[in-house]
Order: sequence, then structure tokens, then C-alpha cells
Amino acid sequence: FTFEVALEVANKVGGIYTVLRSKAESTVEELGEDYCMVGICNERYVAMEVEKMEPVLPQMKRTVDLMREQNIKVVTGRWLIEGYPKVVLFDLDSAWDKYNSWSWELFDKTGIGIPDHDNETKRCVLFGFLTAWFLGEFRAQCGKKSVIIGHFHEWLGVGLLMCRMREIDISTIFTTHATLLGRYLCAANVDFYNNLDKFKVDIEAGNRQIYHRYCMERAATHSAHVFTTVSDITALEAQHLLKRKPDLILPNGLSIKNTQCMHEFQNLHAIAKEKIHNFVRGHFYGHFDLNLDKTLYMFIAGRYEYSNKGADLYIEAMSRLNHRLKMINSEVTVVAFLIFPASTNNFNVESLKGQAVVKQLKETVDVIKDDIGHKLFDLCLRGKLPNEEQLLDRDHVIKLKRCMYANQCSSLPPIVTHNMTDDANDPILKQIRECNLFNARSDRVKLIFHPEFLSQTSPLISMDYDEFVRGCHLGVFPSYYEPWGYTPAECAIKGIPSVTSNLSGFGCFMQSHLSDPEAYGIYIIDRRFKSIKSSLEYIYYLYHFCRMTRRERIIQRNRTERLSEFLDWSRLGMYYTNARRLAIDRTHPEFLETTRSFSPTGSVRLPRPYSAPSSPFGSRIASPCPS
Ligand code: G6P
Ligand code: 1S3
Repeated sequence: FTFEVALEVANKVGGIYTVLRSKAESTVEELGEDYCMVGICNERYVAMEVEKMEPVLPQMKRTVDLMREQNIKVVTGRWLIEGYPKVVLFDLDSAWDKYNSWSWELFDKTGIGIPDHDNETKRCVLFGFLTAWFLGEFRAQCGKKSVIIGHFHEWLGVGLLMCRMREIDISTIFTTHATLLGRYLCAANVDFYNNLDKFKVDIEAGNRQIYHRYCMERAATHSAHVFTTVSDITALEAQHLLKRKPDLILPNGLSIKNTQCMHEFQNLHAIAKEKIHNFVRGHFYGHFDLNLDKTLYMFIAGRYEYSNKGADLYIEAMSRLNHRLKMINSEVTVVAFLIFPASTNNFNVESLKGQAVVKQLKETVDVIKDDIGHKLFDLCLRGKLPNEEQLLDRDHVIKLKRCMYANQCSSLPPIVTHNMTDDANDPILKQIRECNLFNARSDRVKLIFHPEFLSQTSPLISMDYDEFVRGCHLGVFPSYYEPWGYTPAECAIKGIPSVTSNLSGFGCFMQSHLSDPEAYGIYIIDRRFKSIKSSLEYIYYLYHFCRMTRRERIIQRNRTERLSEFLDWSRLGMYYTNARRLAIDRTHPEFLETTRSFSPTGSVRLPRPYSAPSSPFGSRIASPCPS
């Protein structure tokens, strides 16, 4: 039996949710009814995403009943996603009366005490003890004939720790998706990667008042039979900060089945781009000086961690790109989006007004167009070729003028689409002010900060994130702290090229598996061995991207899309299989002979793509000359 344990089972918080959700189908295909996910019961998602049903497996039924007898609320059923996996979810609120005795047991067995004010960690303790209780009971119900694997994903790993402390016969795997201390240190802007071996970890954790959390994470790391993480770069971090080198790397995949549309993806790009055009027409009302046929859409998106996600490098690069494009009088305009959820007081009036005014103009033109069409038809039927005045009457002209006057706007098009709660201190807005990028007519790079995740129901950009990505030309993610980073992978499977960094797990993975990542539309910035100033040379990629022809972009999208299969769980799932096998090997090697056949992961390296070069990168010159 395999139990995959995480706070994010049917509970959307961040990246781990994407891992579990997208991987479920391939894991169920492999393990069938022997696979079950364990998480917490968040009513908001459970009501919509979980089909409640009683367990069929007698051992599971008895285990759950025993817990329920002690007033623990346990939801069992199936998660309504691809693969339809079994889930067991605990309602943490039903277990508070046990908190004191459990936190005492934790302290007694591990020496780790939980401060009274830290509610988040207290909830982790509840979840950990409930999981250990469940697995211990299930083990007892199963007898000695089966092997049970507990695969724990990050948050502090209390369940794993308690399984080991109580000596429950479970083969344990611990996967960290980031280290707690690493995240704190990077957010504090320290020179992280050059000092990895020098941090005094206990002192650093203590200074940040996370020592108890750090101890739990480190204890789980060392107690696991198999310790894994998502990328080489996080493996290095774990080795220094958690003091254990991961046994295996488990790269994150995606489920491409639902996203892949074979040859259709180029058409979908054109359709989605048209929707972005519509938004842009409204946003730049009164200042519409862009040739949409020569406009490129670039974007950065993610959780709002200003420097960790590389928003600082993005804005600076856009400012430099603007300068270069102006210098060569380029006809190309870049509209650079920033999509990070921040605290706002709703949309700003200017943004809404722009959309309304342009919509009105479009509707008026459509009515006049129909009118003219009918007149033209009637006149031609009567054998008369109409002149201009016969078609466009006074009434039409007045209506058009009214719309055009409403379309005048003295202020520059807004940078931010919403009213920010703290406009003056917002780091993105502060940097944009410093760079003097205000969407002036002369600017060739225009910035739009959308401080909210995208949604199809928005009155501004009425698209969901996936569709928006399809309509863009380039994703730009120059992250500084990114254990994996799904954003460039999500671009790749849609055929959209992207810029990433060698400090992101995805970037490292691509570097080691593609002999020429750029040829596949994956541009990797060196942020590990270069200063911020030198990293900014990546502006080179952006500049050349602006000089590619449409044909070159189309060819490049075809190549990028070929990476899809490479990123699918049907391929990457075998790294998880490998981890399970290693856990059994270390605990119950006698079971291995009887387990199903196993395919080794091996190391695949994709050669250069064989089609014609998509861009001038192949014959790159040292410093780009104006076209
Ligand atoms: C896709 C469509 C083409 C369209 C092109 C635009 O390939 O199939 O019909 O011309 O996208 O590409 P662009 O890079 O200019 O958005
Ligand atoms: C983490 O989520 P995050 O955005 O906090 O886990 C993700 C899944 O492994 C990973 O993609 C991301 O880089 C990590 O940072």
C-alpha cells in the first residue's frame, strides 16, 4: 500500500497541490487500489472536489471507524480529478482536545517544543499525529504480509517523525519542495548560493523565530528511510541547510493529456492572442499607438515574492529593452505583463473606463457596418453603385464622433489595473517609478501590472491563466529562489517559449536534459555564478526575440511544444516508482522479488531539434547590432 501524505490533498495552497493533482492519474494507473492520498479536510474544496464514500477495503474501514469512535471526523472518498484517487481527509478541528497530550509526546520523544502562539505549527502537529495514528492502526489491521509506504510531502513532516518515533512498520519517504530556512534567507536578500556552506543554521533559524519548525523539518529529513527533493539546486540547499544529501531527485511533471491539442495549439495561440488584443485596445484607449500586428506579449507570473520570483530583474530588463528598441526606432512594441496577486481595493476606474469606451466604439461600428451593408445591398440590387455620402449618413458620423471624443484621454495608460492598498510602498511600483517606465507614447515597452490572478469572469482580461499563456509570445521567469517552478513548464507544454534561470529546478533540469535548450525555446539565465548586473545580459534574449520574424516564432513554438512528452508524468512518474522501490529495499528487501516490474529512470538527453533554425541565436554575434 502507498499512502501519499500532504496538506495540499484536495486543498489548493501552492505548487504541491499541482504536483499531487497532476500526478494522480499516472500513480493510480501504476498502483491501482493500493494507492491512497491522506490530507486535511478543507470544506471549501472538499464540498466541490471530493465524492464522499465509505472505504471498501476492510482494513481501511476498521481503521477509520476506530478513529471515528474517538470523535475524530474523517472524510473518506475519491478526489474528483483525473485518476479518481482514494482520499482520507482529517478534520483538524475535531482533534484539538488531544493537542496537549500529543505536543507533550512530541516534546518527550524528540525534545521539540511548540510555542503557544504558533497556530500554524500546532495544526501541523495535529495533522502529523492523526496521520501517524491512522497509519499505525492500518498497519495493525494489515498484519505482516503487506508492505506499507508513507510518502510525506513537506510541511514539517510530523507524521513521518511520529511513525518512526512510535516504531510503526512503515517504509517512509520524505520529499521537500523547498527548505523552510532557505525560503526565509532568500526573502531577506542574502547572497544565498555563495554562502550555502557558511550559514550557521541553528542561529539563523533562531534569529528568525522558526527554530522549532526548523528542528521538525530537519528531524523528519533524517528520520526518513528515503529523502528526496524536486531538483538538483534544492538538493544542494538541503544538503547544507538540513544536513542530509537527498537520496533521489523527483522532478515535477504535468499531465499533458488535457493540455495537448496536437497541431491545434498554433491556432489556439492566434485565438487567445486576439483576446489579449481586445484587452490591450481598451487599456491603451486614447493612446492607441501600437501596431498590434507587430506587438509581442511577454509576461511574468506567480506568487508575489518580489525578488525570489525575479520581478526585479524582469522590470530592469524591460527598461533596458525599451531603451534598445527606441534606439533602433523599432516598429515592435512589447507589452510586458506582471501577474502577481497583491492586496488591492478592486479595479481602478481608468482601466474599467477604457474597456467600456472601446466596447462602445466597437458596438457602434458594428451597427453602422450592418446599416451600410444593407444599404449597399439594396442599391446594388437596383443597379446603382453608391457613393460615400449615400452610405455614411450624418447620423453615423455623429455617433462615430461621439465615441471618438469619449476615446480621448489626457493621462497616460495605467500601469496597474487595480487600486493597490499600499501603492507608495509596493516594490514593483516603486521600481517601475525608478525606471521611469510610464507607458508613454514613445516607449516601445509598455508595462501592465495585474495584481490579481486571472479569471475568465474578470471585466478586464476575461481569460483564465492557461488561455492567457497560450496567447502570449514569451514567458519570462528569472527566479532567484525556485525549487522547481511550474510556470515555464506550463508555457512549454503549450508551445510558448520562456526564459528561466539556473537557480530554478526546471532550468537545471532542462540544462541537464537538453543538449541545446535555446533551440527548444528555453532560455536559461545564469543567476548562480553571475551578479545581478551580469545576469541582466539576458536582455540579449529578449532583444533577439523582438527581432524574430513571425515565421521564426511559429517554428520555434513547434519545437517548444515537442518538450511536452518529456515533461509528462507518464515519463517522470518513474522517478517516484524508483523512490518507493528504494524505500522498500531499505526496509523490506524480501518484498522486492514479488513486486511488479520496475523501469529504471536512466538519464535521457534530447539532441538539438532537426528542423530549420528558428532564430538567429545559432549564429549569435557578441553584441547585437541594430537591424
Ligand atoms: C499561429 C497561427 C497563425 C498566426 C501565428 C501568429 O501560428 O496558426 O495563423 O499567424 O500564430 O504568430 P505570432 O507569433 O505573430 O503571434
Ligand atoms: C514549491 O511551491 P512554491 O511556489 O512555494 O513547490 C513547488 C512544487 O514542487 C515548486 O514548483 C516551487 O518551486 C516551490 O516553491
